Amino acid sequence: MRTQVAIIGAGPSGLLLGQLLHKAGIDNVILERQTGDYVLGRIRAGILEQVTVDLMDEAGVGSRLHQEGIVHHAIELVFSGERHPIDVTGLTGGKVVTAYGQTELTRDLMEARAAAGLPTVYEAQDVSLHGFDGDSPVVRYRHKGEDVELRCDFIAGCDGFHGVARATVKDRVTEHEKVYPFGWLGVLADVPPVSPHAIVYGNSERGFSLCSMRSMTRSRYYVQCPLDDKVEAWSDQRFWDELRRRVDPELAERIVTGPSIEKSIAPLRSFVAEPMRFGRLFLAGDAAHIVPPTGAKGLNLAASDVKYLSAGLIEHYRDKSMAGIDAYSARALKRVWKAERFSWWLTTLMHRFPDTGSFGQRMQDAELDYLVHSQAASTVLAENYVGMPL
Ligand code: RFL
Ligand code: PHB
Repeated sequence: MRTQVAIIGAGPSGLLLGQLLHKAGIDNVILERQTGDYVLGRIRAGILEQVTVDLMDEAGVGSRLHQEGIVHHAIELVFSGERHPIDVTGLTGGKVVTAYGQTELTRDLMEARAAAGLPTVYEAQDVSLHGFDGDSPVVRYRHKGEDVELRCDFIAGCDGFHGVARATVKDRVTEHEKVYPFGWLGVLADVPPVSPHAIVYGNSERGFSLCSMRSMTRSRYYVQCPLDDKVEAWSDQRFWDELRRRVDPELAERIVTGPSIEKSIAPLRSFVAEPMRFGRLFLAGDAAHIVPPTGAKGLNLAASDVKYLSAGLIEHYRDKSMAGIDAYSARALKRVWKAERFSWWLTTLMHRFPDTGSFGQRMQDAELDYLVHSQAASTVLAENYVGMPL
């Protein structure tokens, strides 16, 4: 079997790349370890920057996102028992973010790919990558008990943090990592969101909280929890009680509770692997970098990587130029590090750390107060939240 670009992973990075390349007339095959249903069952991101929305439009899959996505003009910060709005749109000259679940974005991309008859191999086992330092890379895998060889011009490693692509070049990457001493317990429930027009980030003495949403009838909430905490220890009632204790009384009163339809604990990590290109192998999205979810940047960084990578590949096939491909790693990493800094900063500001101490606590209090009372400080937050330009 032969294709122009072999894409490993059918998460948002791989699917978006496949669609953009297809639009430009470039053949691609996606190899995914899991089933499609499994990929759609993972509850993850919810907030899209305009850059990501624009890319969905460019890929021709933006229509449901425009119908069902909920545009947000503000975020809210809760601390010391009070809630403070940050007028993100006003502070950034009209920019917005859109609440639209990663599950829905992935579904739109999967459906468009199936409708165009593009090849996706689900349950591809033992994927291995070869020959990418030369001109003729090969991807080997097992499917339905058969060994298959896929020859290609380029390999895109869009296979997430635990994928095979970065592992294949582990001796050649420099890794930068920070692991945080807590996790997020997330609950999805079919109840109206308490704050349908703004995500609420909370810093309380009991720890961080986040009130988010997927639609006007589906909410997503998180509370900071110890790393060794177990989902089974959290009944729905315990979760709702804890969430209410971490926000201001007025908001707590308005939270509509109901049975959870998903509940999980995610650890928090900052991670960057450099470079993001090895000959004819590229890393994109979570395969190359992880941010703690506090800044809502992970999926958006995956989208910007894909924008740079697709532009480089399209330029190569159209103009026989390697310029965009050669520039890919440096361009992507420049944006990645800015988002890493923002996500680390917001995580540090909003969470209780075991070693915060009384001085650290006063620093958080003073910075939060400055943030909501200084237009300059609020603007810095707003500008980063809507996302840096490409
Ligand atoms: P994914 O989504 O992990 O997809 C990688 C795919 O590769 C497959 N794979 C393999 N396939 C073949 N062979 C192998 N050897 C393979 N190994 C792995 C996997 O099965 C999978 O299908 O990576 P991708 O596409 O780069 O997308 C990244 C995003 O998923 C991620 O950055 C975001 O979800 C992060 N994130 C958020 N990002 C935002 O922009 N805004 C948010 O509001 C936001 N909230 C979040 C988040 C992530 C969270 N968790 C649980 C990590 C909230 C949470 C709680
Ligand atoms: C979410 O809706 O899952 C979400 C929203 C904002 C974040 C992280 C996650 O910062």
